[in-house]
Amino acid sequence: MEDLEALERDLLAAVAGAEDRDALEAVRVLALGKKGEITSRLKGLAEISPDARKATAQILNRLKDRLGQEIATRAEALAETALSARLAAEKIDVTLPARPEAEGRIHPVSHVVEEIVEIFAAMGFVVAQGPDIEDDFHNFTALNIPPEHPARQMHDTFYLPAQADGRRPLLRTHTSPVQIRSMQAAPPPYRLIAPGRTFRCDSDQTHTPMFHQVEGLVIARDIHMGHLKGVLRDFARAFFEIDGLKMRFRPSYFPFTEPSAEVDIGCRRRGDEIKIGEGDDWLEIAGCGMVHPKVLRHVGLDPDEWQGFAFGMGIDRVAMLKYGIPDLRDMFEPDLQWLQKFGFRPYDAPSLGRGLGR
Ligand code: 2NM
Repeated sequence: MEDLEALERDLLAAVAGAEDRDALEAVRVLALGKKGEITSRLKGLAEISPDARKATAQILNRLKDRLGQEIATRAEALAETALSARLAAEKIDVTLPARPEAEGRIHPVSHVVEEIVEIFAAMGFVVAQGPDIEDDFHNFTALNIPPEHPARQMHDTFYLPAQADGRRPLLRTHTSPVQIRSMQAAPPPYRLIAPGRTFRCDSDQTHTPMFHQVEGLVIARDIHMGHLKGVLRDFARAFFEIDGLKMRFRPSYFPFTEPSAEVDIGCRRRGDEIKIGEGDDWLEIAGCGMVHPKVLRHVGLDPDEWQGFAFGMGIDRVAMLKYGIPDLRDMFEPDLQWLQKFGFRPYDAPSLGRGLGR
């Protein structure tokens, strides 16, 4: 009996002292394995006197159970300690900045497109896209610019070589063909904007042969010029981040809208410098109007049932205005120093919630 008490003490101490899984397993084999202390004693029961056998068997079996439990408990504790150690060793601070810092920059035009999309999306507009290479119908005819219309010469169109059927594809001169395709593709109502590249054969201080435009289109049953004015006013105030920004709608002409207007915002000019939202000068930023009934008929809509407005704006120029970029032609040069200076960091994605510009 003395012997068994000492055995129990020793084995329990060995379990408690096992520092890892291997040590614990060694203790288990030593006690409960085929030739273990307890196993061999259980086997040896046959040789002891029947009087002592029952009591010894009870003690040995209790010791066997107890040891099994202690080993299981210890195994769990060791596993937990090991996991804690591993978690501590592998801890990383996710708030640390990335190293090395990204050197790439988002082009100001891309950034401004994202700002514009963000503002119009908040007013329920969706983004529509279309091909850069267009056909005569979508770029001109559907927009009430028939073959002999002077606007065709004014657009300085880039034509591609004629196809087998004699038709000449062209690079879209505005994003309006996207609106035409959108109206052909699904029934009204529409509330969309089409930002994208546009092309005109023109190159000087204030023109590049490739430039960017955003156009908007809203068509429903009861849309009127008041909606047009409200949307463009809210847009301009959000985009330039000036609450009371003054606006003026000046009568104009486009073949695809009637009536048509040019949109000016209030500004002050000092030499070459333009300060938006101050002074009593005006700066033109967009064209707009009520979509011409002929345009609606070209896409199969009844102008007595459906009407609405459209607008168009040059993105490159408003990007330069908002971010103080002095020279248009630098915008499309592959100049990394320029991009470092005027580009945006990838994590500076615009959002209305955080304030657009920063
Ligand atoms: C502008 C000015 C006014 C315009 C019209 C259309 C369409 F497809 F609905 F007829 N899209 N965009 C439009 C109207 C564009 O840009 C200065």
